[in-house]
Amino acid sequence: MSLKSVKPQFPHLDAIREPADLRQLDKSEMAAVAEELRDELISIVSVTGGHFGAGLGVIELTVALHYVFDTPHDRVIWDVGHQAYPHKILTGRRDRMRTVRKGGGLSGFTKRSESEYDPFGAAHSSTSISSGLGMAVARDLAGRKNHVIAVIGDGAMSAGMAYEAINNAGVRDSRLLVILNDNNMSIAPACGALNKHLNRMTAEMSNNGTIFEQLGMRHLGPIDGHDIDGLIAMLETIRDDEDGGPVLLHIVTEKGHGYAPAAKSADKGHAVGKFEVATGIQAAAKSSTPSYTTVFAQELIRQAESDPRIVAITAAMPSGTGLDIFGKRFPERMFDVGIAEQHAVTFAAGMATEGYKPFCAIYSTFLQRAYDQVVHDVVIQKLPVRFAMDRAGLVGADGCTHAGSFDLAYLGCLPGMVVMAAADENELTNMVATAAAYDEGPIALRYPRGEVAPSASAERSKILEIGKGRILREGSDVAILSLGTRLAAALEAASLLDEQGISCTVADARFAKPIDSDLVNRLVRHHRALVTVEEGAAGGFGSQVLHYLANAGLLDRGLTVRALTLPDRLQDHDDQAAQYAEAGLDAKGIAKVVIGAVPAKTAIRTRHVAAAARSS
Ligand SMILES: Cc1ncc(C[n+]2csc(CCOP(=O)(O)OP(=O)(O)O)c2C)c(N)n1
Repeated sequence: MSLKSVKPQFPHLDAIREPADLRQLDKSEMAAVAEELRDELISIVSVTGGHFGAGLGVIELTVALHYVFDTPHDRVIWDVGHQAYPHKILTGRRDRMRTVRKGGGLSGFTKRSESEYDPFGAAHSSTSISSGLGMAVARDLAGRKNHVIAVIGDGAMSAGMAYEAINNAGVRDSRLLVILNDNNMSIAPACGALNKHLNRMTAEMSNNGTIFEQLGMRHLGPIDGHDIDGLIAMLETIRDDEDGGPVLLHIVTEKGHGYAPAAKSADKGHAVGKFEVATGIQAAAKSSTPSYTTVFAQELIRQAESDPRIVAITAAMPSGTGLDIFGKRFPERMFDVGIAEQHAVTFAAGMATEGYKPFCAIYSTFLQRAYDQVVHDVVIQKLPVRFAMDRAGLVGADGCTHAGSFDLAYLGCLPGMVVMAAADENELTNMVATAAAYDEGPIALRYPRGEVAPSASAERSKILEIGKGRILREGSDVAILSLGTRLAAALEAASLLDEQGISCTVADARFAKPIDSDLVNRLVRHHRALVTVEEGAAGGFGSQVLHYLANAGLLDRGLTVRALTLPDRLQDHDDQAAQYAEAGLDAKGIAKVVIGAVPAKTAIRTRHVAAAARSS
């Protein structure tokens, strides 16, 4: 569509509650449905923000799939799920679309608990072919006949998992349709040899001798993914074909298609804030405070200016990790390896064996995928790979699939691993400097989504002593030992508690591993209680401290300890502040736990007065 300022009309869409209604319409009406669906998507995302360009690119495909196949009986799996807004609109969720990514609202990804039309939940990429093959094999075992369709982007096709699935599918007879949605984009422009291979196929409009054919899949296309009549005809042919085995249909689309501001932008409107429909202009960011991501990238550039051995690696997230700006400054020393976290880690390990200082910048949640590479290729060989884990902790609108909840637990148990957590802007610079200087083995630093917290100390770019924390505030009753991100909340809690007569020391552990045992000893010796605070699941920092206390005999004669972590349940998307409150990790939540552990002096005094009055 061209830019529209008039309110769009939806005569077709208004009559579609579910795909069954769509299938009542005539094939000739599908182009009109697609146009309305695109207008509706634009209208929705203009007020919600969120993933956009990918959805615009699959409008025709979404309509064609639900028209040709008998969903939800036939299973349609959207890889990543970030392109599924149009699918949600057509599958009974249109009236809730304006709640997407808000607390209590729809998820920004596919989710089994949200709809029977979402047969598989996603958000991390490249799982669709494996899950689809699993469904197809289960269907065959159960003697059922439904179709299974996995839609995967060319970016997601860069991950090893997709090939593991194809390798398996290619030798089975199970009917599975894989639709490769090739828009020549990941979040950044697609990269890698496969991308070149696909581009060649598209240029020649041929599929002779492709890698997919060689691996046992029938390869159809490339075809134009915006030609809805052509798409429907092709999908009907595939649906009605009785031949067994897996089929790969290669469609060529444009990310951001049909909305010029998205299609023309560098990231093709991958993810946007609220915008004005007529112009595509997004609401300006309210604050000038930098994000942790930017501070990380700037400090890494600073370090790299004086150390030519520093290199940076991203798994398809150059802008998300800040490595885009590092890459501009040092194009030869930045490596985007595609959506390939496992490869990124072992690639970094290889560079480390040759004396380079690799910074592997991977979101905490995506590093989960490369766990064995961290253990087997890095930790066991004591290689000095630096892990920069952005989005550590609660992440807001992306929800639990993207929350960096587990890294403290999954890295903290690894021998020889150093794990740091930045509490504020200056601390992050200190930790980047420390990681750059540390060559004895693997080291990780974690920092959260969002704007930096004001710095508690003026020291910047300072190399920290490994395993040493710092004290920010001295008190006498309770010691709050915070790790990283919740420091500001811990300090605020201390002020609240002060008003209630409880005097708190607040320390920032800085290191989840090795923990600062001297500091812990001091805190337990001089306070009535110790409260640990971290933005991570149980099993992380607090567990390290408790383990130390237990084995050092410090629990033997009674010690009041509380460990605050994320709750042992998956927290849904919401804004970050609401998530902290829900987790009990805001100032109020921390103060409440302290009061529960050590009754306020004033409360004690009141009780004494009352008791004295009763006995007199
Ligand atoms: C394991 C993992 N790593 C990184 C991401 C972040 N991510 C979300 S979408 C995306 C790009 C996907 O590209 P593609 O599959 O081509 O879909 P498109 O957006 O182009 O339609 C990336 C890298 C992710 N979701 N999962």
